[in-house]
Amino acid sequence: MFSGIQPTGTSHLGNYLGALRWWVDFQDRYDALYCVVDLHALTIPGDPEELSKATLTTASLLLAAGLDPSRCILFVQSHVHQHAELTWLLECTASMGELNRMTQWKDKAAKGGEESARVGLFAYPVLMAADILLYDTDLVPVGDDQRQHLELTRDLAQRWNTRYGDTFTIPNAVIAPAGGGARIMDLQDPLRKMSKSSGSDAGIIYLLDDPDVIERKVKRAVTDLDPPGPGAVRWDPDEKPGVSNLLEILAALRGGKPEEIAAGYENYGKLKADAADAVIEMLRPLQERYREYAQDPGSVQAILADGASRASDIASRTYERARSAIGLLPR
Ligand code: ATP
Ligand code: LTN
Repeated sequence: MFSGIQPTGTSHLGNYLGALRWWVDFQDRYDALYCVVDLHALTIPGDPEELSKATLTTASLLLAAGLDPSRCILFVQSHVHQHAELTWLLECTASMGELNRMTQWKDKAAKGGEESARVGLFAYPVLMAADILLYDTDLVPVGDDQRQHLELTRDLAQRWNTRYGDTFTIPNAVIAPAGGGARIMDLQDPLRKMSKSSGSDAGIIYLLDDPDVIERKVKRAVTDLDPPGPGAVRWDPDEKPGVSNLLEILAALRGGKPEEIAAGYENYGKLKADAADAVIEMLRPLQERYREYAQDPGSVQAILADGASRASDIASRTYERARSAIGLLPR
């Protein structure tokens, strides 16, 4: 199993519910590798000092969320040089047309203008494919937004295997079902996914937000103008995206289905109060553990160094196989 998270700013509730909590569960069931993908963060403008800080913060948050270096391999993408090297080989397998169809590229390039978008942003999914294929990965737990990138990874691996002989394992995405937290929406704009790069903070619950900040953000979450009463609180992502998002958050944290949880409410105030409480309670121990790691960055760096060394052992074998399959002269 392999998955990655970008160190662009602080991780948020969407990252946790859509990905991290599953990573923690899965580390006992699979040989799992988890990666802070710092090279991916270079695809959009950012400050160099912030990047290294965010890389350490993100790794600390993953540990605080429950990743355990004795049960999984946790490392930083740029520490294993084969990620960049395999990307080049895969870029010579991918086509402009298929990368042009990636909706994340279209969305992100549209924001700042395609003309000035970085080449790395265009090639982003190929680097992601390299991440996955280097580890003979069977399963990739991700949020719903990564579905298309996983399809591309499978296409590239299949094309390569047909062209150059069996080299890569074909991976499968593992995505929570609807209502299971795979797509948490922005609290201020429930038609858009909660995202680190969205611009405004008001609709995003960061994993390190204080309880009073969380309470305020949830209280101000956009809902709709339906009057209170039976049926006002119902799971209906198309007609009632704001309310459905709160139900999804509550369901993901408390267990159960959002439709069933809805039946216990007649007004938005109580739903918001309970959702805020559930988030605060979930984050309390995580934030405590985070503070311990933050006071001892050396211990986190040691964990990452050990992770990189274990990941390199696997990545170097796959990369050598790929080099030889594509005809590069043995060293
Ligand atoms: P950005 O918005 O800057 O692209 P991101 O917030 O999507 O970043 P990533 O680091 O790219 O964060 O994603 C880490 C994991 O979190 C991925 O598996 C991704 O699918 C998942 N994820 C991200 N946003 C959400 C969301 N709103 N709901 C559920 N899962 C999410
Ligand atoms: N693109 C992913 C992050 C990511 C990833 C990966 C996820 C980079 N490499 C490999 C799974 C497997 C995102 O969440 N935006």
